[in-house]
Amino acid sequence: MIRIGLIGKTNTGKTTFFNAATLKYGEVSTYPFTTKEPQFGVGYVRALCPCRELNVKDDPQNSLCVDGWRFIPIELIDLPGLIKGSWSGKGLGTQFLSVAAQADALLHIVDASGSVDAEGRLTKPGMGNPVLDVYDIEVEMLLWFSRLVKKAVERASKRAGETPSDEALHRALGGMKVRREHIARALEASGLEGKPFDKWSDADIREFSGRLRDFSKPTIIIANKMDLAKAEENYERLKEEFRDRMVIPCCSEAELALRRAEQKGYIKYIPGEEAFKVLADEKLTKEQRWALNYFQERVFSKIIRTGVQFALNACVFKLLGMNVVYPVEDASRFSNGRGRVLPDAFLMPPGSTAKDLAERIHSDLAKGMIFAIDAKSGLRLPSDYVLRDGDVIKIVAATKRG
Ligand SMILES: Nc1nc2c(ncn2[C@@H]2O[C@H](COP(=O)(O)OP(=O)(O)OP(=O)(O)O)[C@@H](O)[C@H]2O)c(=O)[nH]1
Ligand SMILES: [Mg+2]
Repeated sequence: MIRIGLIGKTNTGKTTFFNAATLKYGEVSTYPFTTKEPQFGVGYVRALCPCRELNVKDDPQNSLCVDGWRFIPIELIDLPGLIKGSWSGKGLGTQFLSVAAQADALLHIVDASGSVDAEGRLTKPGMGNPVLDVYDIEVEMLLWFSRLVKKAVERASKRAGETPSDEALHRALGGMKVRREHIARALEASGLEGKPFDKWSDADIREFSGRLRDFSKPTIIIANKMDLAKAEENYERLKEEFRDRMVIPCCSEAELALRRAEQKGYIKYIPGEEAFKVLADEKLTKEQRWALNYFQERVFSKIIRTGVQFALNACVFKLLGMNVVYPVEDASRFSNGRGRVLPDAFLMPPGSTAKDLAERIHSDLAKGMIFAIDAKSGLRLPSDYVLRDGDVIKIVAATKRG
């Protein structure tokens, strides 16, 4: 399953975001460093389900279908707040970072209202500086990567004169979910291809580490607490400063409140929607009514949506470029062997082929694979057909005998 880690300073709303996305009950408070241990939970990305286009009633198994929207599970990791010195182990920093290392991508949650002071306490909006907050955390990430790369390079350079094959680095950085292609790209981007390890300067290590950090842990900046004063101003500053990054405005608190209200049946709200509808006005307390009005005025009217679902989708589909593919066994009924229609939705990395899909379903299926069928058109596809978003695919394999 795809993993997304939530990083950032303390009190920026990481756990609120996590709770909203997973409907868990992680502790949220106004005190700094509330989250003490990483927490894992399941959230969802949302994609248009082919059930409407194919005019079938689906029966999902690994995912959910709500009003024609398919919700596909991903794993989220809520991390304790990072601080200056986390990279060197301060405040259990390296332990938390090694959990972040298990992620495929990161959401860097920032308090866009700037209401967290240098010690991590909540103060008046505008007192903190979200742009500097982003840099502080980036520095921690970079120092941490540099430290691990330095160790890896030192280990490799003991075998004197060894050129930096991506394999040697890959072995040394194995625990960080760094893929070989990330290493190859980082070597190329930093102009270090072929330079022997024992000739790498500190500047080389820094340059390579920065590239590797960006390629292996792509990151979106989440401008959270957009409902508060000063947030819009700071959101503009964040966009201006980090022009080559995605910056997404968000109000985690609104998403959390709306999902809980939806669970209780007070409102109709599908995560990611640009509106919600009150169903049981008479059941609402005065405070709840006030809160819904507040979110309408301070969130939906200002930033269109709460941004939580939007951020998860942007991360999986835009940043990681995943495609949703629906494997079926019966290409005319769009079902599995037991008649479940469009049972599974798989997130496949960009460039994956029909053969990769077969491998994902079962290695035996991939071994015996002859071709695939595009269930929507009935067209026969070669094993190396590159999957496209929304494909419904049947894998045809030789049946095993004996
Ligand atoms: N106004 C507003 N407050 C928010 C929002 N998101 C979180 N908060 C508040 O910010 C405070 C901190 O939230 P948490 O979710 O505990 O923050 P955290 O980043 O997990 O903090 P640590 O676990 O200490 O690192 C709480 O008082 C939340 O209610 C938001 O979108 N808007
Ligand atoms: Mg927390």
